[in-house]
Amino acid sequence: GQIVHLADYRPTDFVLERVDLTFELDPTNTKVDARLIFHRREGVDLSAPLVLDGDELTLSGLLLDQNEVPAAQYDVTPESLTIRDLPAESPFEITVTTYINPEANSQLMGLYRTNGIYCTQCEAEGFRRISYFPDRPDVLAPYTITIIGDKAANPVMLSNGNFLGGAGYDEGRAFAAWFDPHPKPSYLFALVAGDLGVVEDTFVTMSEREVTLKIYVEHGKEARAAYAMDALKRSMKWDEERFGREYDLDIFMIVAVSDFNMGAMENKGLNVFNDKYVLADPEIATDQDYANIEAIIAHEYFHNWTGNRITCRDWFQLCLKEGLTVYRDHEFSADQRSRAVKRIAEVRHLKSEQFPEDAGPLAHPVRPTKYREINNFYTTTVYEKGSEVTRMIATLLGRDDFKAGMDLYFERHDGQAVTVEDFVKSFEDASGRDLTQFSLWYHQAGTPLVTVSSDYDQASGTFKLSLEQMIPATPGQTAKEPMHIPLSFALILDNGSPAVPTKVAGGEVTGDVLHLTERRQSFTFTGVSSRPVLSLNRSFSAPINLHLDQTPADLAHIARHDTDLFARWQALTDLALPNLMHAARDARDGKEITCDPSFVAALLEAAGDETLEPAFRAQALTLPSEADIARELGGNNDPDAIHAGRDAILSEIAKAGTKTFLRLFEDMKVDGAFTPDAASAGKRSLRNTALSYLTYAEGTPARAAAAFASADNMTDLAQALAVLAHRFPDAPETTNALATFLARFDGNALVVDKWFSTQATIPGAGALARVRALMENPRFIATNPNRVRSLIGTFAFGNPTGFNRADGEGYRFLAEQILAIDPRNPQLAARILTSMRSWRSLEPQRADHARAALTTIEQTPTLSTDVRDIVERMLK
Ligand code: HT7
Ligand code: ZN
Repeated sequence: GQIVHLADYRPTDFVLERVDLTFELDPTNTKVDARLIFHRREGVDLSAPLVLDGDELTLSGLLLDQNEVPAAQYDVTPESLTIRDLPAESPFEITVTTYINPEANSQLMGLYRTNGIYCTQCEAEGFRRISYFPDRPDVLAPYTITIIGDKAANPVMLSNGNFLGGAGYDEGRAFAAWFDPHPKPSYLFALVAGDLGVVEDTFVTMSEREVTLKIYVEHGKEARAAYAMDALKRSMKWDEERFGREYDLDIFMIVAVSDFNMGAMENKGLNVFNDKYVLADPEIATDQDYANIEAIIAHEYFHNWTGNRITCRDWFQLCLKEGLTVYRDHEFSADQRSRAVKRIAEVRHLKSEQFPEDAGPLAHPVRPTKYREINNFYTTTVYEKGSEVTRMIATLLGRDDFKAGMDLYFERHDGQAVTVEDFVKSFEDASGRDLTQFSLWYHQAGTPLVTVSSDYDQASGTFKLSLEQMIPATPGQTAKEPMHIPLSFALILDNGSPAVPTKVAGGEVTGDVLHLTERRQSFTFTGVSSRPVLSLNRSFSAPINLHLDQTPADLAHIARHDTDLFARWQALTDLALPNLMHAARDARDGKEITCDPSFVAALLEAAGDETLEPAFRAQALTLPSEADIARELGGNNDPDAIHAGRDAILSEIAKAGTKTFLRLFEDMKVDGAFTPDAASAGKRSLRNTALSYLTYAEGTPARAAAAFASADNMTDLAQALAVLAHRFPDAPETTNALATFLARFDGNALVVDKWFSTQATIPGAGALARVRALMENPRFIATNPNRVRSLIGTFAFGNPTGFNRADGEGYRFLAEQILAIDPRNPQLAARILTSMRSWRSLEPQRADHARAALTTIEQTPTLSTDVRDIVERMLK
């Protein structure tokens, strides 16, 4: 694993004009013929060789313009093929033949087999495991694909683009041919073949073209693809209406497979999905599953324009497609559901995943400048912070200029492989705004900390805001420049209405957005008749940490009056955090845990406020997680104390609010047949939150056991099971429920995953033994990424007390598992290992154990580049 630097980028010497691939499928010995037409780029030296990438390949044939290439004219290793003495000007044809073994491909990169289906995953550098090729995103060409395979075993043979035709090929074999006219990089290539069921529909585009839609699933699961199909059609419509983007082939296909390293893949015209993000019906899918399916179907579909039609020049530009596409899928879900509730969920996710990454040893800029293993840069920083950066551009420019910038981007760069600079330039040119300082968001890692103080002067009617920004040091970046931070704000008066200042001095304010651009900056508002309460960073307009010393009374005022629902939720969270931090410290010191009654009152007021939608009230009642509290505490963390403190606060709220929760538990019952719409989901969410509090208040498993017995959908069933397992792990009610659940869903992998993950998250020191026992269960399949993530991943990421045992056994277990997974599937191993990214914030005893476990991994000589890269950065 060499380090790759952005500064070393240069275009290829040869231009790829066309690609023609023929696959003769065989489970263990698939023949791949790649016919590639190139020409030398203008001005390139005659001595320049053509260098193609490979990965674990063996060359078995090489032709130049149909003639065998003499051995002296090329060099080959499993990782590269170098051909010399190529024509000066005219195009030439290289034919490369390789044989690959899909059955033996346990990395799930390149061509592999899953449940008897042939399937590919080429992003980022998987194509080079299929054939020698210029495997980089700035090499774009139209592809013709011929697939030949056993007729009986492969009634379905799919690739990108439009279907050209297919028929019998010879005795026992059939062929299918596909042509994708849209020039694309190799990472968007896909092939799927096997015996699959299909659901079919059509979509009529804005210019009245009829597009065939097909979703392929295992036979017998067709009905479970209905929701995904509906989400796909809504996505296609939305992209036309919101971004003016129309689909561009005759057919759009999705294939669901059960072995997949990530969520899904946006291959041109042929998306491949982890079946977890396709299959749903009320019996097996929770409301969260439905929301995830909707979001990921949309995300991959939206890539057709942001990623495929306009792609990345190099992998440093990953956020160009991922950050932008996440922003687009967030906006889609916000339009389909409740915008405020969606925003709350996004910010919770950002803070619990991206903020720790940005504050730890794996921190990197949204647009990095070097990497050792690109697979390790599909991070929450590139995706979610990348989306936030796009959102800030929209905030800075306003709706019209943002739209003009997007239109210009599509118009200027369609068919190209471009950079973040090209993207930003489109917005600058469309709006006339200089985004030079703003661009630091792409280049400076670390979450900015903004510290704010305010002063109101009654006599002059002025309100003064003083702000200071600090961007923490991150690996490889010590000195940082001040950034352009757009802060949405309101000044809320006593009666709840907003103050409308007559004048503002000290910096730029556009609409309700204050532009913080200096390291230290003061804004003075004139014409403010009484002391206002400041609501800042409304809607989370900037991904920052905010230190704003506000009294509980002011926070309660915001929680009651802000017209921005997100800000109301944020205020409740800000009320909760000091209580939770205090509780953690008291628990550690063995003191009695107390809780500010005004905080509990504000929370219960929101819970009972019928003018607020149930989904919002459920969010309000869901306290910051243990990881959130750990982050706020900042260091020397004891996960057991944090858990105990939070538990005590939950009990306090439960006791004080029993009446409210009883009422909610009754009122929020959803009658009639299950529908996954946001309103019904919100009611279920609030009812199940009430169930959880009532269980704290009542101290017995009876209510949850009854809820489990009467549940008629997976949301309620899984919630009741989680309450039982997490609160009463040893109760007979829990043992029964776990057994009933398994008996009912045994054989349904996605539900069995839930059975594993529910148990993996049972808190306490007993968790590790439970996880080890579950690994002995015959249903634990070590080669299936979803199953490994549901048990080992969920334990490491989602069980703070169980994983962070004071004796370090959790870390030693993880090291052992990483070393076992790595030889099979390095990507999966590396990703699960990032669960230890915040190890330095632990109290010294745990941190020592964590370091020792990481060192054990580091000292293993046979590590993959993926794991080596992560472990070395974590220990640096
Ligand atoms: N663009 C896709 C990324 C992806 C991927 C990357 C590395 C290895 C396997 C992978 N599978 C999918 C997914 C997306 O962001 O849409
Ligand atoms: Zn994506």
